[in-house]
Amino acid sequence: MTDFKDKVVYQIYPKSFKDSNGDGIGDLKGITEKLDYLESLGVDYLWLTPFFVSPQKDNGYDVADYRKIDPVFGTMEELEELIQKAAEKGMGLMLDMVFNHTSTQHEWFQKALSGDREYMDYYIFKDGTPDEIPTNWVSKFGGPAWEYVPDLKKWYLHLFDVTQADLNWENPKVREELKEIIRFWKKKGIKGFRFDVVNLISKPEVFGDDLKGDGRRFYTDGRHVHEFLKELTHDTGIEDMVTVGEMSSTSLENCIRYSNPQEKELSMCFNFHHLKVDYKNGNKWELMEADILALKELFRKWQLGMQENDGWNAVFWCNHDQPRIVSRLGNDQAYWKESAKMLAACIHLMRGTPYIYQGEELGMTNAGFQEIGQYRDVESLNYYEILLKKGRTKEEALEILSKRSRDNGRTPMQWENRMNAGFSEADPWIEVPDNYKEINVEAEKKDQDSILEFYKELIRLRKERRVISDGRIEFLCQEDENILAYRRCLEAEEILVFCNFRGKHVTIGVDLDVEGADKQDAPYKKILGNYKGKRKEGVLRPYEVLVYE
Ligand code: TEU
Ligand code: CA
Repeated sequence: MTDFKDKVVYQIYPKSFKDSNGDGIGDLKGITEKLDYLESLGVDYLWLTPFFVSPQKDNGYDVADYRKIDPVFGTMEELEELIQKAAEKGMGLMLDMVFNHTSTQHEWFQKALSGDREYMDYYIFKDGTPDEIPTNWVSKFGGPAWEYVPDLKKWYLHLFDVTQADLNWENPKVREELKEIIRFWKKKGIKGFRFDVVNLISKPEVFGDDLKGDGRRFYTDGRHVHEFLKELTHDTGIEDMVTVGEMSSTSLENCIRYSNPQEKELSMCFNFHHLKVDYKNGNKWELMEADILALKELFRKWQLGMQENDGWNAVFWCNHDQPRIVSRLGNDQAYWKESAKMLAACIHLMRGTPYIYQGEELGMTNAGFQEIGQYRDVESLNYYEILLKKGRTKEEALEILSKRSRDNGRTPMQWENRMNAGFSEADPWIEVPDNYKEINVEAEKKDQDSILEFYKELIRLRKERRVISDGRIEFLCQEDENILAYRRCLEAEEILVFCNFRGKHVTIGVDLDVEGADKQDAPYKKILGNYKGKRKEGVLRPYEVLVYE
């Protein structure tokens, strides 16, 4: 297994990246048009979220044909051109493989529906009557995880939308079909894969009610998941390609196994525990201020746990399922620039392969939607109804969506200060936030001090200093409730990182003084920061980040 420690991945949500033909929807040709921009960032891989044939109930995570490109995104020739042109610029493409489920429009499911036994065994069907649901499990998008098919007198499992039927990985034929898909894309010159919710693929032998929860404990990191991943990786020969598993509600022990090179499963994994520190009682739909001590503890646990056991993290704040980090843990008004830069440095200098989600490098903010009609995401629309049923007022439900909806991260990429932020000549499929006039690529390219330039600097630093890609990590000031601080070490190289997570001046705990970094004649030299001008000794300014070597 190859490692990807000095690499940086850039995530593209094609639908919202760049529209090349004026239909309001981003497309593959739009990505090709922007390759110079991506090259100038210095990223190594482009992970594209699904653009395969799909009814788009879940924006392409409901795949109806894994080998065909949805015409709305372009053609196979256009993809081949993108692969080739990206390669010329030193960038490889990663595709998103949604293998836990297919769209109910997929040929396999359609055959299953027609009563074909062979294909019924591709999915998870349970006998029953309409009033006897097999288990009380809950769909991740709200409501029950089972749907009844009267013609078959059976229920099928869908952990996500009702149009996303879970595949039966216990069936070797299913596993072979999925391997063929990987081989197909490998031949096209694809350099890596992201596997969607891949820790949910192995379901239990016996399906029972979850008396304590929504059912996830029965299928999360399930009984055969490691076996299945080893088999998939081995049989498709992707050991040396970059592979990342998206792990839903996973555990450290399992992520060590998924990503330890000796296991030959995946190169790295995403986990989401650090992105739940503002969920009240673990519930995404209940607002709470972020718990910074909990965040620090999670980073400590995962960073050290992976380090001690030779596991590897994908490190990130943003993706197409998350609200924008500057609006979430930073301040997208008074300290927009400062907090976006602090958050960037905090994540990029940790141990792991960093992922940048389109627009994050500009400090793009949450959508600012005020009305339900502005939302597009199936999960957001479902939960709006659920919140109303639970007795929330419209205003309350909209307030929750404005902070938690996945659409916050799905608004069009802000390229320029002109119509539709230069994303499209037509009305975009989802609205562009008003702040595109200030927050856009053109403006930030001209500003030496911009968030964009800061991201470029972080990427450059990773390529220059092995201590960032390869060094050990150790956490400092763990009890401090304002500052997240760590040290990276590799042989004689050492860096120190201090991040103020508060929008106010805070005093630095003892550790920094002990390090001597704060003294005039310090043994340490500052290599990066997000403020100009002199700082009062012993104090960090709002959202200040300081990096010393
Ligand atoms: O997401 C998996 C997942 O569980 C989420 O992040 C989910 O969107 C969120 O927790 C809901 O609160 C992946 C994809 O990234 C997502 O876009 C898909 O909708 C989902 O799988 C189903 O394929
Ligand atoms: Ca288009």
